[in-house]
Amino acid sequence: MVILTRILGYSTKLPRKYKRQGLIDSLRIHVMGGNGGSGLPTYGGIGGAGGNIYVTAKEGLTLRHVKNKIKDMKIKGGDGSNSTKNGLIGMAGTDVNIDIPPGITVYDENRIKLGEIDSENAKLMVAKGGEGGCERSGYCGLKGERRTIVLDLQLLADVGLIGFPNAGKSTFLRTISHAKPKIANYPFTTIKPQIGIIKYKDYRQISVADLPGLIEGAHMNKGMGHKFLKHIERTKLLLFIVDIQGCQISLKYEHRSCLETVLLLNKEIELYKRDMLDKPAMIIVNKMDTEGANKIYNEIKLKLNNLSEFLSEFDKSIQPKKVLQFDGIFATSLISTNTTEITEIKNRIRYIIDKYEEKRSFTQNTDSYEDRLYAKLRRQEQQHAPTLI
Ligand SMILES: Nc1nc2c(ncn2[C@@H]2O[C@H](COP(=O)(O)OP(=O)(O)OP(=O)(O)O)[C@@H](O)[C@H]2O)c(=O)[nH]1
Ligand SMILES: [Mg+2]
Repeated sequence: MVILTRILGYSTKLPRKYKRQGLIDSLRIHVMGGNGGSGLPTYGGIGGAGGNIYVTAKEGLTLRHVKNKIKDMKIKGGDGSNSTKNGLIGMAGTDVNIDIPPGITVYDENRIKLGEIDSENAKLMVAKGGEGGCERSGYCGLKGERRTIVLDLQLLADVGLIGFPNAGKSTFLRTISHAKPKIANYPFTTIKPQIGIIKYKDYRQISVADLPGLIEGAHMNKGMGHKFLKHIERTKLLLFIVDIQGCQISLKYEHRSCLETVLLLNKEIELYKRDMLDKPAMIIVNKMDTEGANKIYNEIKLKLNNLSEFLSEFDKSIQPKKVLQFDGIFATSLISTNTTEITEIKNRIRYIIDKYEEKRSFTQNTDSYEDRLYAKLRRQEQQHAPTLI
């Protein structure tokens, strides 16, 4: 069999499962609005407008569904029909709609944001059909708008887990939800994001995204960093998980102590997008069952509570400019599944998220009319022609 496959030129080695089945979190589609029909100069007839292209959010879809559905990744709107003696006003071309999953940011080829599609049925025009020919255009129908759009999926979870590889992020997700992420004693066990749901007794649910571990230089696209940092951009709470013993990813990297890993994670996020540090943050110092853990924790406890005060003790290269202030600090052993501690952590998560939502809705409601108008104008400036419907 092996010989036969070699003779036929096939590789006997199948791609790894995740490569075949992996999550698609970005997709490019070429969209073309339909062309306008031509007008009829003799009778002043107007050609039909070309059809527009829209994207609409539909729950339950993935970008893989979208990819499988669109041939050659090209979509064209219907052309408007020409004006004739029997029909002076040409028929408009048909609009085309692409159903996409919610949680997508749509960009054009120059990375200009066209809009965010977050909730079910949110709709965005991504290519406008050309105008039908009329007197103004010399009765020639105009070409439809053409562009390549990028659909960029950002997971819509409430909480994003951040940590170096092997810190125990997936162990945490398993402990607090029914998700079954892979857990193993080597770095980069998690290679694609996974979401778990914390269910509270009163049926409240909070979603948590487990992401691949970050490494130093993630903001420069080292490791899988950049690709996955975008998934925590829209979370409401950053939950850091660090190993009390610190971390050494490989022999290529130096060993970092627990506090150094906290500062490095802080710095990576700052370098990626500084605004993200304005979100509430919480930290779990994990693996407290390991040797000497209590002693280390007693030494760092005070500093962890007040990182900015002790910043000068660390090497300049790992000092962030904006230092995290944690809204909750827990030292625990996630494998011991101590239910009281886990319940405390879950309650704290809920408390912080509720406070965050409260604050956000308060500031939204108290924004002055001018502020809202200014924000709207700024959004429109970014969006160019397409408009969120
Ligand atoms: N001793 C000890 N080991 C733990 C604890 N929590 C997790 N581990 C172990 O640490 C290893 C890594 O755990 P994971 O949950 O896979 O870590 P991760 O942060 O998801 O790692 P990546 O997916 O590689 O980024 C596994 O062998 C876990 O069993 C803990 O509290 N104590
Ligand atoms: Mg993991």
